[in-house]
Amino acid sequence: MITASQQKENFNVSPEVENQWCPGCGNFPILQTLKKVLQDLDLQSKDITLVSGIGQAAKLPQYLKSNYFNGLHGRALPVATGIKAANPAQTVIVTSGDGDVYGEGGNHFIHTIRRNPNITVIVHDNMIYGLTKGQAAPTTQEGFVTPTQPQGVIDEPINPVALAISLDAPFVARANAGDPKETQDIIKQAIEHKGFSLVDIFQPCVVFNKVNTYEWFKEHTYYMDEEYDYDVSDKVAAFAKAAEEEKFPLGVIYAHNRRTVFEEAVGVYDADKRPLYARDINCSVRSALLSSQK
Ligand SMILES: Cc1ncc(C[n+]2csc(CCOP(=O)(O)OP(=O)(O)O)c2C)c(N)n1
Ligand code: SF4
Ligand SMILES: [Mg+2]
Repeated sequence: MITASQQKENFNVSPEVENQWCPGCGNFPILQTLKKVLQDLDLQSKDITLVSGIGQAAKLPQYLKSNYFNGLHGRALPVATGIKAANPAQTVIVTSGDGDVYGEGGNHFIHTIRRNPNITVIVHDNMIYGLTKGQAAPTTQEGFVTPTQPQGVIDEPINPVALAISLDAPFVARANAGDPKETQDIIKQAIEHKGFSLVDIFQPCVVFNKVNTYEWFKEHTYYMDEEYDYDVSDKVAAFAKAAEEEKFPLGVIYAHNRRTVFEEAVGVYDADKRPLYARDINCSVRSALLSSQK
């Protein structure tokens, strides 16, 4: 007889797939943590679609057995929205870099939160462009010296957590790749929460970011659960928390259930509950619509 634990998948890919990350990279603990969460939730690879753009972080879907879409730089979020709308039963997770999601994909970040599909967005925030060898990302701190900013970065970094809260994302959290146990708990909550869920994970790039190291993130963060009197659904309080930047708060910073998700709001499932992918394409409806506009 097969027991429940034997049926759990390990999500390992074939040993022939060569991992391209540098030894010690903060992407490794994120990969292991995500596998553990998926096991914990009793999911199977066929139930999950991972979506990413381009970058070191964006390679993660190649290292975890699942359905996946590795697309153009910055374009993960609209693809993930479409997949979720066409197949709402899938657990759709974007897992990509700070440059990919907040820089090249920054516009999609804003408008996907407004749209609110039920997806989880995990951002490997190493405060740098790792794959292209160390240029500044939107979260790179002011003064940081890079090969293309030898005088130091002059732009103000964005605060993705504050931005997501300002747009009323239903779930906003921050984690530290150096703390796998806590990160596991946070990602699990994000996947379980209905609506757009952001987990910004501090992820040391041990090659191109010698400032924001494992030790630096440890020293410059603290866990929210050390605070007792905090209402996680209070937008103003959450925004104030997100604005703290001397020591960054870790944990669930904002969570609420006040918004309808895109797949339900868009109306395609009101009369017909079959997922879009399973329906016949009715070209006559489209032709009639086009003809009516001539
Ligand atoms: C449209 C476009 N612009 C720029 C690039 C070059 N490029 C590839 S990856 C990357 C940076 C990725 O940074 P990030 O998302 O932070 O990922 P990391 O490598 O740090 O994990 C850039 C600029 C590209 N491939 N396509
Ligand atoms: S360059 Fe940085 S982010 Fe990329 S694999 Fe190496 S350590 Fe990781
Ligand atoms: Mg990066």
